[in-house]
Amino acid sequence: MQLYNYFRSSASFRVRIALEIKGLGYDYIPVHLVKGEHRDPAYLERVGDALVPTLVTDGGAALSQSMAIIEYLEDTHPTPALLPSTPLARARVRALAQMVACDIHPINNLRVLKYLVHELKVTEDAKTAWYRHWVRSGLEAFERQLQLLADERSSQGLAPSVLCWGDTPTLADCCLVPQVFNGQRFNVDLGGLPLTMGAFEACMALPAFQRAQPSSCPDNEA
Ligand SMILES: N[C@@H](CCC(=O)N[C@@H](CS)C(=O)NCC(=O)O)C(=O)O
Repeated sequence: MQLYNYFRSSASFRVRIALEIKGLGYDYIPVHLVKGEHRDPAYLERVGDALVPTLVTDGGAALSQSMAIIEYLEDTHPTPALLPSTPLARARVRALAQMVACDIHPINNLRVLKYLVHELKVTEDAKTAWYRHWVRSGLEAFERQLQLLADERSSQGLAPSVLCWGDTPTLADCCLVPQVFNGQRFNVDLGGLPLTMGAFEACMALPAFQRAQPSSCPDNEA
């Protein structure tokens, strides 16, 4: 498999985590977003949305959208599983993942921030305030949801979660960790989020997350 991606891209990082957890080897193909390489004709030939990541399967299919890619990996390589076994728990994990991937990330990605500055002429300070507001409020919602899930687990006699859900990494962790990295990069206040940051720290203690992080990437420029 080949992963077209960028070291700082949160959506790419999600897929790298999933690949590492499942122990799947892949060729790392860098696509430099700041240089606009995602808009090169050769890339666009296969990728309609002009975004990273794209996973090219062993069969040659180009898959877009990180969540769809991770679900593909889950379907084709079920163990270790990134989704729990019961329908209710799977819905819980998918909901957490979507809080990040659908509610926080889309309004804070590169092209949205560039549009704010270049087309709507907002100042850099206003752009940063936008970013910090939506990431912080999104993570506060995530924290409330983790608390509700902790209460539910406790009432059912289940052990408290170490990660977002349970004690093995799930799709929710694949989404949370890159979002926290991104928030840290832009100095978002991450205080007062004990369950969220506890899950983040527990993930980062795992080798798969270490191997997938931006500083481990071959195109890392930091
Ligand atoms: N929903 C997409 C989001 C992909 C996305 O927004 N990727 C960003 C990097 S994290 C990108 O390619 N940005 C380029 C741009 O905004 O121009 C996914 O989950 O894969």
